[in-house]
Amino acid sequence: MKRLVIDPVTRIEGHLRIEAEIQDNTIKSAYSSGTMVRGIEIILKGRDPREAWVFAQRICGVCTMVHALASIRAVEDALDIKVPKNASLIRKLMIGTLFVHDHVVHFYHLHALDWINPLQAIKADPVKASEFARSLSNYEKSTPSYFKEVQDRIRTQVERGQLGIFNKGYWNHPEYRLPPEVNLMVLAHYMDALNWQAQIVQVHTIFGGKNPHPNFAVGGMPSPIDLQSDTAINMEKLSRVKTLINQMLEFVERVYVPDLIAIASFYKDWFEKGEGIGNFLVLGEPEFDSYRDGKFFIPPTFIKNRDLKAYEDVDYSKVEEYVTHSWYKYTKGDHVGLHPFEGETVFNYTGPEPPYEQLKVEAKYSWLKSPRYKGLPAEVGPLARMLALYARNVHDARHILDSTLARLGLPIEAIFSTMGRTLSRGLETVIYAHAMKRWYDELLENIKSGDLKVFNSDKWDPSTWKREAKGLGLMEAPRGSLSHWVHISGGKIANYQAVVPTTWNASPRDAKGQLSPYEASLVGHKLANPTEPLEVLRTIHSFDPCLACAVHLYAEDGHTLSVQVL
Ligand code: NFE
Ligand code: MG
Repeated sequence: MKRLVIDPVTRIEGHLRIEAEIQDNTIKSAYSSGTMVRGIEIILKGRDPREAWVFAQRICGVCTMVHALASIRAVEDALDIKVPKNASLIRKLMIGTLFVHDHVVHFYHLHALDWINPLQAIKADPVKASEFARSLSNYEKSTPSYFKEVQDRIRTQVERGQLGIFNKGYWNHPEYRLPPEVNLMVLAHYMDALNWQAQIVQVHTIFGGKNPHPNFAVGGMPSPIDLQSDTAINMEKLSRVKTLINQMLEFVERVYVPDLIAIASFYKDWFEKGEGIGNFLVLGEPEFDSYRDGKFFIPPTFIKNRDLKAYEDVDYSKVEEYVTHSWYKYTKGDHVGLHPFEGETVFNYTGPEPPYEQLKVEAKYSWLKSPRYKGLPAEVGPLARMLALYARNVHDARHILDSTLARLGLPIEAIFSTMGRTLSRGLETVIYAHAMKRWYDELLENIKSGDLKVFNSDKWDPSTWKREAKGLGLMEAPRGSLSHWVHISGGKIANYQAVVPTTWNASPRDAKGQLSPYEASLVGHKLANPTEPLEVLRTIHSFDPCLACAVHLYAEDGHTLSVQVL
């Protein structure tokens, strides 16, 4: 068997290496490895819990606020801090904006080039491209002149031999199957989305001062509401938010989802591969920050072996992380699983010294731990959430999913796949964009009723805290279930564990040798040309990987231990 190595996997966030055993151009086994580490859980120890979110937020700049909010929710849970309604609604509007932003950017700028071939767009007839686009939606920019303008730009780039962002694609790969007009249409929207995404994040700047990494606060939000003020959240700023929400909804419904369905209709075989393990987990998005009232926007749900009828509620005591194949060590030995409240983050790099050809996959091979639920690997993310909503039939999910699959002439089983994952991401974006309109109306109504409160200072003084406190912060992040677990002792953080979506999906094998979703999803893929592993990229990108942002690991004497990038 041959070992295929892809390192780094590009068009993702962070550093991911995939190794796969191939025989007759078919993947027999696969290994997923996170190749860099930061240790933010260690940095947080001993700090004031009220400032933890600022450090935790730096875990990532793509899901730019989720670690801040998960951290804040964990601390609010531990210290029993109630969040004012306005603050919860503002946070929700910021979450909604993040989902729409992150999913659209993923679809066009990180995933679309797995399906569209920009060089083929040169051959398109802009009039036909416009007719095709108009048959899908009434988006105003779908004119022949707009498409021709985009086509002229890419043609000039190609003629000058300066492909820029489209350099080094596998553009002669036989798996690119779209007609030139569809390539041109999606390419035009790729460009369009670049400008659009820069606008809509203004919701974060209005409520949180900046993006990436907007400001938050334990106990509420740091943005005062005062309709008479020029600088606080006033009517002008709220109207701007409303306009931006409408722009988001328009782009999602008239551009993103139609493009997604168009692409899916040409790649129906991708609804038959890339599933993974068939277990799906949603830890839950609370309706009002705390999970303790049992109210959820996305309900906690566990689905085993694809069985949507036998879905289960979630027991948070059944989450554990293993380090059997991760470069960490546990006091009790590396074969046990630890619940995050008992979690340990102690480095133990036993990997090959760079430069090296391949990882020692029978031993430790990743900086990611292996989270498991009830001892089982489980996929988190848009597909898991759509399945949870479908199983429970909330947010009209059954109608949304069934009608979309019917348009494509596909049964519900098709959703358990690479393309199903990509489709689910688009459909949940519609759900979030519509919810934002409701949250906006609720916020306005609450403000108009005279409630301007955004911050609760009752527990600001540490002398009011219990000596020992533990808290869980839940947050459905764009890539899946995020949970932060904090133990506060004597007013300081005694232990802090973040169990992150991409950790669930991209983890290495566990103590029982069970594969993670990334690893399992690749098995059986047939590669048209192993030197251009486009098929692997399609499935891995369908998860929208985000490895923790790049920071080198230093040994005690200060020299860099960064692993080799091939
Ligand atoms: Ni860095 Fe993230 C999301 C989180 S994925 S992008 O979504 O948490 O690991
Ligand atoms: Mg962690």
